[in-house]
Amino acid sequence: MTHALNTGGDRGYLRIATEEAFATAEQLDAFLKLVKEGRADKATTSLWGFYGTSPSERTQFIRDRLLDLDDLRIQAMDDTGIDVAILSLTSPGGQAFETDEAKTLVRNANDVLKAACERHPSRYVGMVSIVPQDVQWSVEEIARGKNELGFKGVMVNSHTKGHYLDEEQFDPILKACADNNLPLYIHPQSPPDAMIAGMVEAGLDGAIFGFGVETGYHLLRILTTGVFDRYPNLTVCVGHGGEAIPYWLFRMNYMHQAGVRSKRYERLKPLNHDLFHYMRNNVCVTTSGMACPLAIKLCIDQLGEDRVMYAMDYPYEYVADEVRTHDNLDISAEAKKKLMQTNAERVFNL
Ligand code: 1DF
Ligand code: MN
Repeated sequence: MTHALNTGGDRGYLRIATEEAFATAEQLDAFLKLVKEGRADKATTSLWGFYGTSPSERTQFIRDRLLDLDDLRIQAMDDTGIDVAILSLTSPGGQAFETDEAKTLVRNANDVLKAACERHPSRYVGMVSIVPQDVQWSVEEIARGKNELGFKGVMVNSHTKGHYLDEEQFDPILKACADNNLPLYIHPQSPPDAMIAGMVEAGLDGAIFGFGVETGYHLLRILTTGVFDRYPNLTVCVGHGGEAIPYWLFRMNYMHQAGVRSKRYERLKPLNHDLFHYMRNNVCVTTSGMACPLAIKLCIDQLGEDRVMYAMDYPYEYVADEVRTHDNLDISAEAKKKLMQTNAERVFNL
């Protein structure tokens, strides 16, 4: 029997989902402890204070599914038609913790993920998580991730305690991604205390809005500070339809050039290329949580059909109809195969 959602590529392409989350019990316990002891920032207090304790059916589903790397997940992939899941430690990874605690926890999580990839070699691919609080450790973990764990990308959950990857102290991390030829996936987390303002009171700090503006801001900083002039071979991935940057790109590009010409800001220096160039040569976006044909087509139009990749965002998103939306997109068969399969194979070097 062939069903529209079956795995196996009988429709002409495999479905590779590129932003799929897992957690370790150690990590979830540590989030709760951080929140209970009043050491968490507002964002983590709101997010994990809720996900860690809420008895609602949805949050229990998410906790159970984050912790499972075997039967539940493989069954969910079979049920929705996902051939391969590219897995990463859930947000904010170790970035909310004190450095030593973070390193233990993230290293263990990377080992847990490697073991899962070995149990399910045809279904899982891993990304290595890092602890930007310790740059040198992260550089070594990136190399271990590639050479010993067999991972295919580097996961970072946006800002680290209010600091951004374009800041000078993080340069060795960007260099390690470029040197190891691993894409850097900047996954959302909620804004730092310095940015979150009234978002929690308004119920807008998490994936509804805070995630997107914070991560879009992070990507924009990477673009405008010339990271890709320093590392022309670096690939940065962001989810959720590019965190709105593809939609804003025309105006951002125009205003960036206007800002450079007017010499209004010391920080806005001339770049080797315009922002469209970097979005079309260094950035890839995924469709996590954005199963919206118009938005996906806008990304493809702005960035080109080689730079948009499918993602489900399991277990936060787990809706079979969203897979079908991708299958039914009104784009060419070639473009669809790139979106669902071959762009991920190229970017993650599968
Ligand atoms: C949510 C969404 C939470 C995503 C996440 O990690 C997350 C959510 C804590 O819906 O609260 O990664 N997401 O990627 O959309
Ligand atoms: Mn996600």
